[in-house]
Amino acid sequence: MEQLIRRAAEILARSRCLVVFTGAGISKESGIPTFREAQEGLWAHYDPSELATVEGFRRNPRRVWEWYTYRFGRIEQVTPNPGHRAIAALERYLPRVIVITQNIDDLHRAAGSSDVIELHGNWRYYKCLSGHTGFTRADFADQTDVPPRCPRCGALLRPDVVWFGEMLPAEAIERAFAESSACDAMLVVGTSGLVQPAASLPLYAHRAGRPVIEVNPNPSDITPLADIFLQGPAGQILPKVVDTLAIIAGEGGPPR
Ligand code: BV8
Repeated sequence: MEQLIRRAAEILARSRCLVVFTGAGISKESGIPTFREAQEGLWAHYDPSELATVEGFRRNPRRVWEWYTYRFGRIEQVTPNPGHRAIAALERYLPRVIVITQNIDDLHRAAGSSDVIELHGNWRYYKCLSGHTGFTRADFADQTDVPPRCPRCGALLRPDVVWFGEMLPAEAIERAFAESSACDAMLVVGTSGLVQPAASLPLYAHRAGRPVIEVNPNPSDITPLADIFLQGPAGQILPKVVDTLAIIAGEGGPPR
């Protein structure tokens, strides 16, 4: 593993522009369950189509709202873990680090990453079924309805996250594809690689002939196209990669 970490750090050290693509696994060591892991996975006991779709919300708005209230309550309690902090620390050694995340927990920014593309939204924001956006919890704190209603039009409020069957924010996904095709390397952390179109991003880097490095305790749908597979938890692996990168950078680093 040490040799693989060294090889990975040398690839990063040569990168003028690094894309870091993350999924729920990067936040696991902060205490946020992933989606698919059997026991405590968020969807282990639920059908995502019942909870993370407009149809599921319209069918049972209270249940969906309460599921998100439970999830957001957990997110509110947690802090970035050594994996998030290692990704933020990459910016000390590399000219450009772009984080593209499927997560809605905002932990990359909390850890200090300065360029974060959120493909599936952010837990702090809400919108209504009529399309009014930009609300936060403070905007409906005085309401007792579950779900609360839009302060502007009275329609039901919902989390401003991307549900299944919904388009991703155009600017976010367009920039994500462009950066994935143009980067010098891609570091993929903590994703099963099952949800599209996000899961195609590593393929864009691979097809552009760029090295793909994956960090995951388990093989994923991305692993077959990874040039280096660092098998283990992000909170343990990534700090070692960054420490090695720091040594290489201190040695003047390989030619860029
Ligand atoms: C779209 C936000 C165009 C909400 C999420 C039929 C009809 C409509 C669409 C489709 C369809 N069939 C397929 C689709 C496309 C669909 C899709 O991909 N479905 C899948 C299930 C097959 N996609 C969509 O609908 C997307 N929109 O396509 O629009 C369109 C429009 C209309 C009609 C057709 C097409 C929208 C998808 C976005 C859904 N929203 N999240 C919320 O959070 O509540 S998805 C959600 O699940 C996450 O954001 C993430 O993207 C995904 C979970 O994936 P991961 O992050 O990878 O998490 P997972 O648990 O799976 O894996 C965790 C990994 O971590 C594991 O590998 C594990 O080993 C690893 N790990 C564990 N511990 C650690 C670790 N790694 C490192 N360290 C550790 N310690």
